[in-house]
Amino acid sequence: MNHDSEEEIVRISISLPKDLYQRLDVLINKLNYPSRSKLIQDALESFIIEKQKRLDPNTQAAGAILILYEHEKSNIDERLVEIQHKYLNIIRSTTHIHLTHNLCFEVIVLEGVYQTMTELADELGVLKGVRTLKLVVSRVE
Ligand code: NI
Repeated sequence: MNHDSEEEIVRISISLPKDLYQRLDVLINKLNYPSRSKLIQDALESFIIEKQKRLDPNTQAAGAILILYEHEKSNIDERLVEIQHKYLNIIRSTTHIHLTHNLCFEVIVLEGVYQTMTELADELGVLKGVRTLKLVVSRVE
């Protein structure tokens, strides 16, 4: 008999926006999750895998960063522009759509070294106001 289930457990306390919390609960019911903790553990596991899944950093790639964000939060428009100006060497174009009064969607089209793309995505992803950010990449042979 193995003892995998005897993994050491730590308890943490986290703060969530009410809306996220409610959507989490809907998902827990929909997917029949045994507990909220189990769903959060799985979500964190996927997040960590996604963040660590690195192609060879020097891979030549074409890609895009898709960002959905709330433009009224903490000068985010300005920060987005400033950061993009640091990555001139890989940004080919940027398309901005004003979705609603408060929501914007931006697509940044990229060509260059994969590692630089992940650096840009990581830098943008932590800005306050970003709801979702995805980096999509294709290898260029
Ligand atoms: Ni906008």
